[in-house]
Amino acid sequence: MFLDQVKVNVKAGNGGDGMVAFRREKYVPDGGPAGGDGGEGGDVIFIVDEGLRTLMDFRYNRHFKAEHGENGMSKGMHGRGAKDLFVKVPPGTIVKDAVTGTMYADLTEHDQKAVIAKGGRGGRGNIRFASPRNPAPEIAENGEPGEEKEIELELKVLADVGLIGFPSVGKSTLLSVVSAARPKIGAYHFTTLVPNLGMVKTEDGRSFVLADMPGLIEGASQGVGLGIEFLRHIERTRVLLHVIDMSGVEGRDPVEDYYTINQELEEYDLKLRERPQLVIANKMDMPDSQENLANFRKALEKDDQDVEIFEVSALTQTGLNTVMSRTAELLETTPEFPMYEEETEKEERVLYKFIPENKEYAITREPDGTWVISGDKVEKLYQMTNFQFDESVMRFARQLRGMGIDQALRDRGARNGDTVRIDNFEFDFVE
Ligand SMILES: Nc1nc2c(ncn2[C@@H]2O[C@H](COP(=O)(O)OP(=O)(O)OP(=O)(O)O)[C@@H](O)[C@H]2O)c(=O)[nH]1
Ligand SMILES: [Mg+2]
Repeated sequence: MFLDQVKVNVKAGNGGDGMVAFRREKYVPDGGPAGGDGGEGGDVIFIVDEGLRTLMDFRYNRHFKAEHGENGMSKGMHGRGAKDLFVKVPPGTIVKDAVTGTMYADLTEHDQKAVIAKGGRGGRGNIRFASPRNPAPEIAENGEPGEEKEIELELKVLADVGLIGFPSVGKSTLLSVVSAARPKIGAYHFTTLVPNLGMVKTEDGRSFVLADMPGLIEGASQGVGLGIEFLRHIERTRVLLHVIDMSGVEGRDPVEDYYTINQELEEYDLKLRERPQLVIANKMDMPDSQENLANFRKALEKDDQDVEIFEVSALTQTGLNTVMSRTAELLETTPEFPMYEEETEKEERVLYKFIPENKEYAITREPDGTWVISGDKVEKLYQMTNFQFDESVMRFARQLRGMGIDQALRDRGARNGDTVRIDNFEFDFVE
């Protein structure tokens, strides 16, 4: 099974809290402030590992949490910053916000990194608040909370190899016997409506991603049948396996099939005909297949078609190892085809930074008359305030005033003694 979309939770580490401490030394009667800063919280960083091909690893592991920064200590010692948490993803992973859909990163190249959740800054210790007017401040900040996000990973799975051919020639059956994929198989045309993907492991341990495409018919390049959309998928594969039904049970001629499909590829894009192609003569378990195949070989030889043909039966599972090994070999000698590279260059490969809404705060009122102040900035200020120390609390009050919150409350009609709440902290409004 291919998992190409998954939701995960990421939480960066909080910054360590700043410390309030004072020097206590012999012969120094009133030691100055000596509380160090907290260390930075760890980031959650996604990194591309080209060895990964799927999002399977995320199925059982959906929470990624970086460590918190160490708290500041006395004697001016800073807390240690936490290590960043690296999460490996396969190339082609798109990282989005699961709630807003904001795109954070489009990760395509090996070792490419993106910070998905930023660790909190360490809170400042009281050393940093000393001033000539307040040489011994009892103020320290708590660490900034690390970012937490619900994100959605989406993998644009690029198949290395595409199975092409008329409807009902056995493309899905083939995929189902050479990989763990379980596509729908049916005796009717257009059973497959969207490409299915499977990971093929050859006998000698090589592997590649094989895509089973919806059947093509004459006029596909003009949009007939399931048409053009799937030719676009085929365009992204490096090797084509052209499946031909040799049994003739559908009343079609294998030679005509071969030319018709190639004609459609060519009409869609000339470059598709330059792509390495192997012919899979399928349904060789059927009575007329040998004879049809002999005629097929003759016809192609006559036309000087230089093509390798493999006899298989997807149904009885014969002849499959040989063609899969040959496919793996071809992949090794086929460079990433230039069209794809051009295309990736055209697409923008920028890291989308998360820009929080720049609204400073909002004031609302609850039915019981409580004023509620909300907004990222005030809530962060609150979380970073150490309420153990009056001076820290006073600083918090000053910061609110600086943001114009006192005045805004007054303007809204707040009176002495009204209750005001920020996050889960309540206090009285004092004129
Ligand atoms: N006898 C025989 N029948 C086969 C073989 N491979 C597939 N079939 C049958 O052919 C029919 C079509 O198979 P699918 O695998 O669905 O064919 P497909 O090419 O994926 O068809 P679409 O998705 O419609 O394009 C099914 O009834 C299969 O059981 C084979 O090697 N021998
Ligand atoms: Mg199919």
